[in-house]
Amino acid sequence: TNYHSHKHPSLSIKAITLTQDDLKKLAADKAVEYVKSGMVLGLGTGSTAAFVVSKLGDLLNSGQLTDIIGVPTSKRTEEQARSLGIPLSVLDDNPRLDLAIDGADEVDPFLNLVKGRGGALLREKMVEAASDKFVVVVDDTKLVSGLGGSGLAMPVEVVQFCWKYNLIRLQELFKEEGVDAKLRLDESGKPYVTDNSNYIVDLYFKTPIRDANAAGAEISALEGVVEHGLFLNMATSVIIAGKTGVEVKDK
Ligand code: ABF
Repeated sequence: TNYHSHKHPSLSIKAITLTQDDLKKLAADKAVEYVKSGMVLGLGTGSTAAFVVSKLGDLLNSGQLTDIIGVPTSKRTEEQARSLGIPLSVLDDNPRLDLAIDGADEVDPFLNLVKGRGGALLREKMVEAASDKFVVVVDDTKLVSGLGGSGLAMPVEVVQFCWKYNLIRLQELFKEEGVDAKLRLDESGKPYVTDNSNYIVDLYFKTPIRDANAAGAEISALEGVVEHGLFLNMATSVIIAGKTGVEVKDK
């Protein structure tokens, strides 16, 4: 066994120059190893998931994968996948999927997630709930000790008609954690509208959510809430790429 038979030779050579995009790509490449010909696949949204979709396109176009069908979680992903020639379908035609691969905004030690900063949480949650396996791809900047702990947005998708009612109720719900609730705006300062024509109220926590299961149930119980970004007990594996290598955590 010589030095060059080491499992990750490229890592030891490139270690000092790995960018965050390199890490995302490493996680994506690892996740694609779970994909087999013939699978129905949930295609995630975001910059890390985009590396997955792009790799799937390469494997399909080089004939290393055949007969896969993708179910995209957003219009953005649908466009990317279509441009690469990946055969596509919708959830209603494939209500059960073999595998979904997607990014995340936060990952806690129990593989619970915050997702949806990219605005696609509703379709992501539906597709991932319908998948036998759900593999998450992240770089190690996404790791938190408690959900809500990054100080960045935890999104709640609400119907347009009653967004302010929901914003106020959400603020009340998380009094103990301390929370700023804000209607998400687009670049032009107008309310951001999701693929499903709803609004998003973003929650910024001062301290991590104490009981994420209770919080999820309470948010869902509010009239007018469509979905929230807590993805609890859904991931079957999380692939984490860091400067020192790629780690796979299984449920
Ligand atoms: C999707 O894309 C979302 O659930 C999450 O908000 C976002 C992560 O994006 P990125 O990979 O660009 O950080 O996975």
